Formats: sequence, C-alpha cells, structure tokens
Amino acid sequence: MKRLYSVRMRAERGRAHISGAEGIFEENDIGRTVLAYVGRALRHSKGAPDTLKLKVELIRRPPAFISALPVFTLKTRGPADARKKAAGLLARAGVSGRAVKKAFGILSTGGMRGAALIDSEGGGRLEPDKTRGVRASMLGISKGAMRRLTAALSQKNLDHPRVKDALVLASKVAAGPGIAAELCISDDPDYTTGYVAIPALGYIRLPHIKKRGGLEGGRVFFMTKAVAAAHLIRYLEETPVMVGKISEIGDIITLHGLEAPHNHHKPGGKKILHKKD
Ligand code: WAQ
Ligand code: MG
Repeated sequence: MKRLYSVRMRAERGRAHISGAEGIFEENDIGRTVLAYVGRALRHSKGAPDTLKLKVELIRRPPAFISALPVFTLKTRGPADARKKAAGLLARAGVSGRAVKKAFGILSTGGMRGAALIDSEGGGRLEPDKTRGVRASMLGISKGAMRRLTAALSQKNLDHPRVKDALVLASKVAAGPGIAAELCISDDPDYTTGYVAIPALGYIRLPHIKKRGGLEGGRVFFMTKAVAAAHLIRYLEETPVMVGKISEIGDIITLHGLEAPHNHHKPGGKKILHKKD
C-alpha cells in the first residue's frame, strides 16, 4: 500500500477565518494539491489572507473506506423556503425544533472555523471550544472514486471542487458515531447553496439558502446524546476515512421524491466498507 498523507490548508486575515481545505493524498499528488489549495486561498471571495498555513502529515493507520452519500438537489424558492425545507428534513432525522432554531442562530452569526456540535434533542452545545467548533479532518477520496464522482457530477452540471469537498466531508461525518444530521451553509458571500446531510437519506443540496453577499454561514453537526461527544470528536478529527465508492447522483427533486429511504448507511456499525477499490 502506498504511503498516504493528510494535506491541510488554512488561510486567515488577522484572526478571521478566510478558507480551509484538506484531503488525503498519495505522495506524488502532494505538490499539485498544495498548489491548488494555495491558489484557492489567494483568490478567495472573502478577500486576500495575510497568513496561509499548510500541514502535510503522514497517515499512520490505514484509512477506513466508506461510500459517499447519494446526492440530491431540492427545488427551493429563496432563503425562507430553503430554510423551511432544511428544518423539515432535520425533523425527519429526529432533530428537535429547538435544536434547529439553535443551529440557524449559530449559522446566522458565522465566523467559525469548524462546526458547532449540537445535541439533536435538547439543542445544547457539546463541543469544548465554541469559538472554533470541531473540525472534520483526516478525510479523502480514492482516485477511482474521484474519477467516477467527477464523471457522475459532470452529467448533472455539478462538477466543482466545492461540491466534491463538501460531499466527502458530509460522508465522513454521516458515518460517525451518534450523528443524526448535518446542516451547512457556506460562509462565502458568493456561494448561496447549502445542504442537509442525513445518514439514511443522503446529501441534500439546498440552493438559495442564503442571499448573495451574505457573510453568515457555517456547519452544525447534530448528535444524539447516547454517544459521548468526546468519542465522536475523536472520530471526526483523528480517524482517517476515505470515500472509496460513490452512490447515486440524483436530479433536482421535490420533497416527495425523497420519500423512499436510501439504505446508504446501515445502523449498527456496518457503515465502514473494508474493500478498497
Ligand atoms: N470541519 C468542520 N467544519 C468545517 C470544515 C471542516 N473540515 N470546513 C469548513 N467548516 C465549516 C466552517 O465553519 C466554515 O466556515 C463553514 O463550514 C463553511 O465552509 O453541493 O463551501 O468551505 O453545492 O464555505 C456546500 C454546498 C458548500 C456545496 C459548503 O463550505 C454544493 C462550503 P465552506
Ligand atoms: Mg468558506
């Protein structure tokens, strides 16, 4: 097995977070990855960073391989409609109205580098550092799965690094112990599509969830209290996980199109596939 490295980039201006990116790569892909990350950070719509940090780190344990979530796009009429649909999806995942309200409050403030971790029932914050949040790290996609993902997304006009990065992140998060759902709104002023990811349903894109130019955004991971937060955080930050298989890349749908549950992640610890493609 080839040696694998985690490559991470973080760009800041003063103490403000501009952008971050990361993945797991083979040694001979590190150079071009670093170049792409640097280019992305320097041309960011949130403005030029004054500090750019790169970290390249050998992965010391073999990654677990998972399937990507299936991808769907909901038809939305604007921010209010998109948020209402997000709330409806989260309710289906067992997230309480209180927790949803808390999440939208956090996302409308913005400015975090990581994700808020919220108790899906009570709505309380569960992460130790509430300014930073928790980062999902040590994640990537195999070359074969990346090729198939690019081809499948291209057919739906969705082939963009942003979509791929978000899908890989959401797939690792969804496979985590205790995760009920994730809600994401980009903090980039010119990117207005967000998503809700639910382990048994998929990665559901929500266009127009924010107004163009808005500085709000962020991520919220909803978890059940049956699992210790520290256990989930260790998985999110430290366990190397790679997407080795892709799932359906679906069309634009209405909420009714989501009725049939997708047996993507089976409960009971059967989420991790052990076969590398
Ligand atoms: N772990 C935890 N939280 C993160 C991470 C991470 N690795 N990376 C970013 N975040 C949080 C952080 O608070 C950012 O401010 C926020 O998410 C938004 O990050 O299908 O572009 O990179 O069309 O701006 C999703 C829709 C786009 C893509 C998401 O997020 C699609 C996006 P951004
Ligand atoms: Mg951003």
